[in-house]
Amino acid sequence: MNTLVTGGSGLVGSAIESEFKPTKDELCMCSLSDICDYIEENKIDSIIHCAAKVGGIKANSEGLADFYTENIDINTNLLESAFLMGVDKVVSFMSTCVFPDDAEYPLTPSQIHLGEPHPSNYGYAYAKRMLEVQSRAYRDQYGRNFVTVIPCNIYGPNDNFNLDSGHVIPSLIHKCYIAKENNTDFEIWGTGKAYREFIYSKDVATITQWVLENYDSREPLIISPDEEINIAIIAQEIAWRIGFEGNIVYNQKRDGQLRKPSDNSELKTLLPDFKFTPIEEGLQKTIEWFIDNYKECRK
Ligand code: GFB
Repeated sequence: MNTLVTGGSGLVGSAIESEFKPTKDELCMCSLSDICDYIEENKIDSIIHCAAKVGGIKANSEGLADFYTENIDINTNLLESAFLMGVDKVVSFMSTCVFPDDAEYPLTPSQIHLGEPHPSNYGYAYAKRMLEVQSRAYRDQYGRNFVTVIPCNIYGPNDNFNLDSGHVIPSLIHKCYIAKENNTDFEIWGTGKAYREFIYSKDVATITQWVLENYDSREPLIISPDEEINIAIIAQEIAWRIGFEGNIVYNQKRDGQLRKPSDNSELKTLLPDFKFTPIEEGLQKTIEWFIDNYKECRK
């Protein structure tokens, strides 16, 4: 298959094997005609759509309009060009933040549109919900096999380690590294009481490759491991692995959603033997990658 991977140099895109992974400079998702030309020139027959404006809780809560508008534009251009150029299979990424803030646990695909997302990221969440609607509409009107997946919080190499806009794991790795270097406190946002499900980027890449080749349902597929982990535990695990022995302090601000436990039973039915990378192993690999690539990584 000539599979185009959009966002090919990002956290998930960089973990997916394909010869068609143009960088943002090579192919901007802001131009419908450029995407159509790329698909035609490279005889693209399938797409894994990872490109998006993403960020952690602070970037989202301070960029609600930007996260909505940019992602709506990116997704509309990509799906319309795939339709116009006759691409039958597109796999697009949502996130477990799409679910209503007061949804019943565990989170299930049938609840996606049943209420407001969490106030900290409704811009991004609604744009990602519309990916489900857009994909379903191309399927119903034109019979296109556009599918969507809903991963939990992803981490791994090639992430954004920026202290302000990054997600929790890359930001805490960077913060802890600096705190150790400077012998200062290791500051954690919030109370440490929030829980998250974390999945290693390579696992998402492997599962997505399987979805591309085997999953043709209109139902979004949740991609998450079984366990939720508390943010305080993650902070202690990172501190231990980096060898930080100073103070871990919580700034009591910005916990966001306290939990997002998702129902991965469909995934486990489809891939019963899939072994998720244990968080300890994934953290160790991500920390080593960060230290090895400190100079050039996004931070
Ligand atoms: O990863 P994160 O920014 O995303 O935050 P969300 C997860 C939890 O980690 C929150 C806490 O409870 C944060 O308060 N946290 C503690 C930190 N210290 C830090 C820190 O230094 N940096 C960050 N970033 N968090 C995002 C959504 O929500 O999840 C996105 O806003 C997307 O749209 C993403 O869906 C997967 O899990 O809170």
